[in-house]
Amino acid sequence: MSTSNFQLDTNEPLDASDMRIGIVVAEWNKQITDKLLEGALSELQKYGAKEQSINVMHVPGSFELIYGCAEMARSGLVDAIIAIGCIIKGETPHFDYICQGVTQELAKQNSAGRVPVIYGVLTVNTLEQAESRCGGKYGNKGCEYALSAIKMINFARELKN
Ligand code: DLZ
Repeated sequence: MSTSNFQLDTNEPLDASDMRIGIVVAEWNKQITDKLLEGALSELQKYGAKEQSINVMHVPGSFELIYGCAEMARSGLVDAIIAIGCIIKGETPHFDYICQGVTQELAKQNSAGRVPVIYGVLTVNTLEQAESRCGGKYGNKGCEYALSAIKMINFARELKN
């Protein structure tokens, strides 16, 4: 699966066969988040990640990604976490509060430095914009999230070596 407008370098050799990846997926806008998850899983498999080393857990909405990712990081069972959600603008300011809350809290988890958290949250104005990013004209962003997770695990490992 590829993503059009792909911005990541895929020339470096990447091997995810010994990587433990956690994926936290929001159920809100499930028709979108399921496809992003599919994209992420297929990309992880492409780089050799083992099925038993990928831990997928669901939370109700994107706001719960904060707790889900924090707990997954605390478990010590994963080397990186991909947070997958889709927030679609509605009629009220709710959209802004959820987007800001999730973004800031996931950013804080990254700076806490326990494990890298990949921001796989689509923040869009319409369902169509979301569809075009989970297998439509802009490809499947889930692939980018997976590749980012692999690259960040390598980053952490390089620092330790
Ligand atoms: C309530 C809500 C609304 C209106 N919209 C979305 C959305 O577009 N995407 C999403 O992931 N979640 C949404 N939610 C649910 C909140 O994230 C959260 O689950 C609830 O406010 C309960 O904490």
